[in-house]
Amino acid sequence: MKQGLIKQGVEFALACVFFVAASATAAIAEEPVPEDMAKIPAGEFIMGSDALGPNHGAPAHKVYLDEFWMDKYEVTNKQFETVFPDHKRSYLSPGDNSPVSRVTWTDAFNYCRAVKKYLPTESQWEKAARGGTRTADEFPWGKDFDPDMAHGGLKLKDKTAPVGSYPPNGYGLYDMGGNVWEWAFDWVSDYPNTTETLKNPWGPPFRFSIGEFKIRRGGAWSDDIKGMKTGWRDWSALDSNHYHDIGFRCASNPPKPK
Ligand SMILES: [Ca+2]
Repeated sequence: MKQGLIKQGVEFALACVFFVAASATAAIAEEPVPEDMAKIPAGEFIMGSDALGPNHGAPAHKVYLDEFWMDKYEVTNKQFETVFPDHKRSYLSPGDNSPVSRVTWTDAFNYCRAVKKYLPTESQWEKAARGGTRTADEFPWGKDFDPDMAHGGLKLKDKTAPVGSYPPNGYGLYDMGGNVWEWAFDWVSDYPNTTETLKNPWGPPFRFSIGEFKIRRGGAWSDDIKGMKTGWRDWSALDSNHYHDIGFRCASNPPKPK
């Protein structure tokens, strides 16, 4: 057990190095935003909401993020299998254009790295889900659940929909509420109780006292409606690969201003 935790610690350290390196190398690129990504502008926002409770999104706090790019769609089976051809598709998400699931956090991290992107931080994910207008205690489209706006709240009575089957949010991102949960970069931890603005946070270092849990965001076809709120936090073990409702999308950095 201890050896496993040390291994995770080493992996985390490598992840840190990669994350910083990816940010630095991507930042000097000068290509325009790819068609399958959307630009999320720099700025401050209120992350979390006291209304969501201490385990799932409280306390609200201020976060500043540099500009970044976010995949418009959840990564599909077909895309994932270009990097991991031996992937076993979920029978509940079987199509080429269905979101990939049954993937570990490490699989998600490695896929994003392979396509020269990175797994978004939890704060990047949450800001992107807002679409520029919503708050943490709302859905990506508004205050009330609307079954025409997302594939979710179905309580295991259905399966995934092809990515992009429902309307996009204000940033042009699809399925930020529902379809599959999405792994984020961060380890689980409590939000800080501070009035200061956090700048480009990417979660705590691995801590033995908390364990091997990573954040997932956005709810799923299989889960509660409240999980689709933009600020709702949930988590799973790092190497869980048996879930039919956890996938991911990748982020990238914009060109550096001249
Ligand atoms: Ca989703």
